[in-house]
Amino acid sequence: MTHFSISEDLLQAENAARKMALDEDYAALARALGRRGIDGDALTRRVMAFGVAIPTWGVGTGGTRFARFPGPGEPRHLFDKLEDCATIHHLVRATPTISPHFPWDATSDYVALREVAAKHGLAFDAVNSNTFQDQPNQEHSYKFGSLSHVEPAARAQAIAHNIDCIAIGRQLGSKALTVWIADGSNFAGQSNMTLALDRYLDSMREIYAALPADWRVFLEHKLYEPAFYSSVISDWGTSFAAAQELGPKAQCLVDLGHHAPNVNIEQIVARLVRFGKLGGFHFNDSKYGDDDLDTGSVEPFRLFLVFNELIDARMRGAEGFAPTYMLDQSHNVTDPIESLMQSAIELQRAHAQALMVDRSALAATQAANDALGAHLELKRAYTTDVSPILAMARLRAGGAIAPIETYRASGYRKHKAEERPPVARTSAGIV
Ligand code: RM4
Ligand code: MN
Ligand code: MN
Repeated sequence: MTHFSISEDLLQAENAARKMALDEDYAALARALGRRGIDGDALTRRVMAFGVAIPTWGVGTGGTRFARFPGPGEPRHLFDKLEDCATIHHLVRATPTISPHFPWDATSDYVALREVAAKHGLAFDAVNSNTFQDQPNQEHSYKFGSLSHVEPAARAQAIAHNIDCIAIGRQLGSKALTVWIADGSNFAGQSNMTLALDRYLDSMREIYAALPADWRVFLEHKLYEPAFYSSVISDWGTSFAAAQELGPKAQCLVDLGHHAPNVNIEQIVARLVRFGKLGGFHFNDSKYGDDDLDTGSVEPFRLFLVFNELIDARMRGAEGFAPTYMLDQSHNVTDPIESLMQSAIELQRAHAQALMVDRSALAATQAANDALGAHLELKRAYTTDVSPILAMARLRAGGAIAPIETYRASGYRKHKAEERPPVARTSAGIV
């Protein structure tokens, strides 16, 4: 069966219909930015250079703990997922990499997988291990933990899985392992919090020792869920201390939904930058907890403030600063392809706006204790509509001026619904 893909003809036609309006809007914005001493074309080039990895699990409908409502034409296996990721990148031109999750993405030939991905124009970013679920025929259960389990045999199994993930990642051309564990406790007294962390560190030391020289390991913290009383790697402080003990290849990963409500995430980012321990991000958005909502859909200003710290770090040449960017979203009520395209665009937007901050004016207001003046420097950038720059960046990179409209016009999902008959799956989502 031939696999439908969005044709260049359709893309060209869709772009042609919007090109004149874009040229006008782009020229007007470039003039306005010019008056502020900002080179619009240079900004467009910076936007074109930005990339974020798509999580392979993000192209399927996630669901909640309660239910999963499958959508038509969902990917049935990894190769379908690659097609969807390629479609996203084709239109948005901001997602050249994918971040796989094992064993969800397990396959028999990883060299072949890498080649198929490359044919789609995709490379692999960090590999994610999974010791938060039991797999069929697994010898030791993770019901009471994995890397920090009280039983050495369960820990050994979780360690071996992470080392397997590194071996797979090497074949895929990946350079990092992301470790998130669900370990923790649900009752006061259930777990010795000190010894649980000790066991985690001992396990992580073994995984760390298996890292190739040019690899990093990212420790992903999360305040709660599924452990509701205490999580072993609950916050950035624990993550930082653990990364520090492990060594230079260990860094911290910030998932935007893994903090208590109202926590100042941009300050956490600044702290991790300061200590050379910012490894990367899982971008998403959140109202209450680990909601895994679309990036920039709830708190776009916070996203901008995170990028403001990142640009500040880059401009200062902060030591050890090389974060990787990944999305980590779960889509329950939207078409995942549309959500992921929109999220990538929101990241480009935050990035472009942060690049527009007049850093020397900001520093001057800060030095003069001009609190409102400093705030206005940020707001000036944040309130500028950079949409024409983002659209021009996509167009110049060969993508779509209007990715979601073009995607809808192509009938991609309808075609996939025919190509990919639904498979029986009863489980809830990935939460
Ligand atoms: C977790 C965490 C991990 C992700 C899983 C699916 O809450 O965010 O990064 O791999 O969900
Ligand atoms: Mn995550
Ligand atoms: Mn999460």
